[in-house]
Amino acid sequence: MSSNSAPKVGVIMGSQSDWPVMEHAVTMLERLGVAYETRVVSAHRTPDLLFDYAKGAAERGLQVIVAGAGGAAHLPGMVASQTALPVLGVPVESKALKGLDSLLSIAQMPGGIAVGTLAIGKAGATNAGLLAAQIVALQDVQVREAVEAFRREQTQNVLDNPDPRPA
Ligand code: RP5
Repeated sequence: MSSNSAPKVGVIMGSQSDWPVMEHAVTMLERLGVAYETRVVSAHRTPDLLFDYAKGAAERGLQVIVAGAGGAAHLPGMVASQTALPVLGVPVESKALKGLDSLLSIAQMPGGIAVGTLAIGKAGATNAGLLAAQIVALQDVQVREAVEAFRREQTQNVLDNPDPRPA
C-alpha cells in the first residue's frame, strides 16, 4: 500500500491491530501531499523483515520512518539501530496498561541510538505524520508550503470559532 510517487516516508507498525491509530499518521501525510508507504513489520514476529526493511530504507529513497507499536514496543528502537534515517516512534495504546508500557519502551532509549517519541495514540500518530512532513519539507518546497498552509488554517479555525459551546 502506498501513495503514487516514490515514497519518502515509511509508516510501519507491529500489527494490523495498530492501524486504527497509525492511520492518523497516513491521513496527515496525505493531507500534506507527502509520498509514503505503509506496512506491518513486527520486531518480535518478523525480526528478519525488520532488519531488511530498516537496512534498505535509505537506499530506496525513504527520508523518515514512522514506527508505531504497542506493549513491549521494540520496533522503533530496533529500526533506529539499523538505519541512520530519523525514526519517529508512536506508542500505541495497549489494553493492559493504556500505552504507558508502549511509551516507556519507545522513549527510554539508551544514549547513542535516537528515536523521536511522540504522544500515545491518535495525537502521537497525527504528529508523527506532521513531523515527518516537516523533515521532508527541509528539501521539498511543496511540502513546506503545505505544512505552512495547514498551520495557517488551523490557527484561523480556532480564531473563527471562539465560542466553546457546541453549535
Ligand atoms: C505489538 O503488539 C503491536 O505493535 C501491537 O500493538 C501489539 C499487539 O499486537 P497483536 O497481538 O494485536 O497483533 O507488537
